[in-house]
Amino acid sequence: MITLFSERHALHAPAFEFFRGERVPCFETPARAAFVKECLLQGGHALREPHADSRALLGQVHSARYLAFLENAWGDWLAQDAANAARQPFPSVWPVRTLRSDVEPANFTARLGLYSMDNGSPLTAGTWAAAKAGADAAASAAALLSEGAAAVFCCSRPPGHHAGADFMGGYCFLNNAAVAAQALRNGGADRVAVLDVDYHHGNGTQSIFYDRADVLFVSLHGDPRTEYPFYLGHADETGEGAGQGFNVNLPLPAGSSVGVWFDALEQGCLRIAKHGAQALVVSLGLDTFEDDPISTFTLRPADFYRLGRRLAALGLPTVFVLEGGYAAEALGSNAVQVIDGFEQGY
Ligand code: Q9C
Ligand code: ZN
Repeated sequence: MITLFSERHALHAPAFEFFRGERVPCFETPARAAFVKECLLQGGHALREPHADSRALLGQVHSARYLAFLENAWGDWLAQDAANAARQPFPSVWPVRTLRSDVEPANFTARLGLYSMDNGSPLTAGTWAAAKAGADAAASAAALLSEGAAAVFCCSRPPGHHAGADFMGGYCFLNNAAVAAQALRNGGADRVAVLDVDYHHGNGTQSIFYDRADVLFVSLHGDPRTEYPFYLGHADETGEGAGQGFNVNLPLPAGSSVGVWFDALEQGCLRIAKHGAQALVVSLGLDTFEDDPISTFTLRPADFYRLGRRLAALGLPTVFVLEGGYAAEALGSNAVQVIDGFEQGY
């Protein structure tokens, strides 16, 4: 399997996030991608640099004003106060129901809130560059598939599946899976499927494709009644307009067993086969791991191998994009389990 990696991921290295009102070390760290890179190299996978520029695709997936905000955010933050160089901006105000989100405020923090779904996604000087490198990897992976590659794994961070058309959240800024899916559509695949196996519901990806029949979105995840992102990911969200029937959520109770998880995976795979998808994008979150510090499923390394095998059995050209997974030391070996299982099953 072709694997894509850019060192630019490390440009996004926030110092802390908030948990129960206190500053805690970030869960989403540069070490995550470093561990994956290490295991890929040990497994004999040659790493390639992303070669495509995702700029035009980003314009198809995200709103122009959100992209402009994100690209200029650090500069605007510094322009407000030079001492901000040593600070992380966080939103503190949001346009919830009854408030207007159509008028972009001039105030930086007000704009940050407009474009954020939580206060858990710290922005840094290198956030845009790192996220853009991840989107470039997704675009490159799709291009490689369109040229005939069977499968590509994008070892990138920060993750993307919580980022919607015009907002960041859940450690995500640019929606890499959506970029890959849109690139595959542009490249001639009439029907694409996105399968999201991250522990958390891929609210951003769902919302981007919610009214479309050409991109099927299937997600298995912790039930949003108790798990992040809380406000989306229920089973009755089935799509709207032309997209009616092309959104499939399989929420599972926190603490669900491995058997229950694979039953849901089977349901999702059958739906993807029925879609007649010509290409597959996998939002590969590995926070379903038994030792993940913020999640409650109990998958083990052998289960990740089984996941890879099941995905290969779909027989589709496949882009894998790395999403969550916060047991950093195990992240690399778990990712390689999926890749090995996929290659064994293909
Ligand atoms: N104290 C992804 O897996 N809240 N995002 C965590 C932990 C947000 C996870 C709070 C979790 C977001 C891509
Ligand atoms: Zn996650």
